[in-house]
Parts: sequence; C-alpha cells; structure tokens
Amino acid sequence: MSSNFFEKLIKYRGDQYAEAEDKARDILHRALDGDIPTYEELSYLATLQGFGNNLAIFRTARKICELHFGRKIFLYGFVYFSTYCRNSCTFCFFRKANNDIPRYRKSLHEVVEIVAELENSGVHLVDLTMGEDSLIHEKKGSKLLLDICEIIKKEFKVSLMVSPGVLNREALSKLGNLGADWYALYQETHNRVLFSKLRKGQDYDERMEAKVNAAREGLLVEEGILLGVGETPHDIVDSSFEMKRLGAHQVRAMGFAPRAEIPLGCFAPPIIYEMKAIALLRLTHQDRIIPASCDIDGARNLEARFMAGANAVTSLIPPGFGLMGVAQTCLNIDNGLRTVDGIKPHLKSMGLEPADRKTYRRWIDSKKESLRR
Ligand code: SAM
Ligand code: MD0
Ligand code: SF4
Repeated sequence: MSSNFFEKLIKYRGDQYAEAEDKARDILHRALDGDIPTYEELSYLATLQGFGNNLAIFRTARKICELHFGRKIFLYGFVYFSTYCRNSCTFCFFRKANNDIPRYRKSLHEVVEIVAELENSGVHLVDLTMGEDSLIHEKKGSKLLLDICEIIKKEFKVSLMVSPGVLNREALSKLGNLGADWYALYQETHNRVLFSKLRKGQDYDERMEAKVNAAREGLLVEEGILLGVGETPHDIVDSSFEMKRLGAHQVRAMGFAPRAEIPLGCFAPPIIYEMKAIALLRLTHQDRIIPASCDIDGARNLEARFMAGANAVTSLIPPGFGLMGVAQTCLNIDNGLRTVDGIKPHLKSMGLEPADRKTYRRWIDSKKESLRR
C-alpha cells in the first residue's frame, strides 16, 4: 500500500463495502454485530490486499469504535519524567548504550508544575513515563516514584497512567493502593524470538507477568506492539489475541520511528500499515481504548489513525518544560502543536471532539470496578 492509497481513501465517496471480497464483507458485517473474528479470519484480513478490502476494514473499525465511544476522543498528556535507563532496547533512543542524548530527571516540583499545566489544558489523563532509571528501580528508589504518584493523585483530578518499565508485585500493589489508574507496559511483540532481538537481555515472561500482577492489584493495563521492527502479519494477529487474553483495557500499535542513534534500522513503516494494525486491534478489542500517538508523526496523520478506529490521542506535551517525547523527542513540541489546542483542528476535521472529563472517569471507574469483582 502506498501513500496514493491514503489519498484515494480520503477522497472515496462510493459504497464502503462494494469493492471488498465476499469473505471479507461477511467477517466485517459479523464484527459490526459484535462477533470477534476468529484467528483464521483475522489472519485472512491481515494479509488481504487491495483498496476495496482495506477501505471496508477501516470503515468497519471506525463504525465499531463509534458504537462504543461515539465521536468523542480521550486526550492523554505525557510527562517523560526521567530519560535515564538501565536497558538497551534496540529500537529506543533512551537506551543505556546511547551516549548522544541529554539525560534529565525532573524534580517533584517540576512534575507538579507540568501536571498542573496539562490538567488546565483539558487532558483526561497524565502518563508519567520514564526509562528504567536505576534510581527508581532500586529498592529505595521506587519510593520516589510512589511519592510522586501519591502527590499527583492527591493534588489533581486528572487520571494517572504510570509507565515505569517492569515493577515487582509489591510496588504495583502500592501503586494500586494509592489510586493510580493505569500501568502501561508494552511487550512490543509476542513473538519470543523477535522480543529477544528488540528487548535484548530482558525476560519475556517477567514482562508479561508484571501486567498480570498489575491487573490483580486493581490497575488497568495498557499493552502494545511496535510495527516495522521485523514482525510478520501473523505476528500482529498473534499479538491481537495475546493482548485479548491478557485482558488489556487499552491496546496500541505504534510504528517504529527511526533515527541515527538507534541501531535497529532506518525505515519507518508507512501510515497505511499502522492503520491496518489499528483496525485489526479494533476488530478484536471492540470496547477498549486504542490510541493515536502524536509521538510518531507529531500532529500529522492523526486523522488516518482515527479513520482506522483509534479513540484517544496520546503524547500531548506542553511546550517550555524541556520535556522529550519517546519516538519523536522534539517534533511539534516547541511549536505547541502537540497540545490540546494544537490537535483540536484535527479532531474537528473528522467531526470528532474531546470527551468530557466525567465520561472518561466513569469509563475508568467501571473498568476498575470489574477488576475487583
Ligand atoms: N521504559 C519504559 C518501558 O520500556 O516500558 C517506558 C517508556 S518506553 C520509552 C515506552 C515505549 O515507547 C516502548 O515500549 C516502545 O513501544 C516505544 N518506543 C520506544 N522507542 C520507540 C521508537 N523509536 N519508535 C516507536 N516507539 C518507540
Ligand atoms: C505515547 N510517547 O503515548 C508515549 C509513550 C508510554 N505509556 C507512552 C510511548 O506515544
Ligand atoms: Fe529503556 Fe524503555 Fe527505552 Fe527500553 S524502551 S531502552 S526500557 S526507555
């Protein structure tokens, strides 16, 4: 699929299903009625080519998304708290082996200032993200993380996601008790061989186990995969079902963003490829949150991700605090395009709008309640 495909997709005004193969149409119609495609059916869709087929897949994914979330979008602010990391993931700018990166660790005072700014701007959630900073992952260190989270929960209304890397059960339990809402930890792939190439020296099972433990401790879990890192369409299908088995409440598919300091490679997957993965996730995770991240293309291409069934925007970063994104460390940060006001025109052009804060909080509370049952 080329970018011409995307042009054609935007301009297309005909019957959304007319050009799809009969088998695809049948699976998609059933999916619209709430039937999750089987493994065989999802594999068939994942490898299916052609404009008509993909158009039908995207349209169905968008409709399913609207059945569950209407035309409302959740907005997530992002605080990259510490850029220190003890790991060396081959796809990541923050990996330990990279000497060519400004390392910082924000103070509690700075974090509070940033969260205040994000809350005032209208985000529904703040995502406190960091490398696996030894200061946090040593025994005493996790207290620093817990203290910060406790203050955010006490002083702000905004919901809280924590993305600190692998934590032990005790730390997860404390996070759950202090009222944190989400634990985000992406496997990147559920193919163990590929995992060992991406997350070199890290334990696949330990990473999966942390997510199971987080849910047991009352935290909602976000799981995710990286695209353009050597996976096959079948790996994406496997991941969709693994993420479902885990019971993740938010699932993401994010294209690899290459840069000179990253060893993995120099190609970013085309947006259409990411759209296809997002749409497959929407078919299997119909009532879950699927983000469109500003961390891949800045504010560009958000429409494409919504079109494929995404219902949240993540990685909104306030300018002026010296914060770095993950994949795109500075793209659209200083010019304010990665803010609530910056992305509103993108929502409007699709007839979408931000959800109100109460709707988001109700969604979170109902899902957390069902974890306790
Ligand atoms: N250190 C924690 C961890 O690894 O779980 C949290 C932060 S980590 C930087 C968050 C996620 O960013 C990774 O799991 C990966 O999916 C994504 N990421 C990192 N580098 C990326 C890149 N170059 N392109 C796209 N996504 C990337
Ligand atoms: C994002 N850069 O949402 C962030 C990050 C971590 N929980 C999220 C990958 O794209
Ligand atoms: Fe560290 Fe996370 Fe980057 Fe891996 S993905 S190097 S754990 S910051």
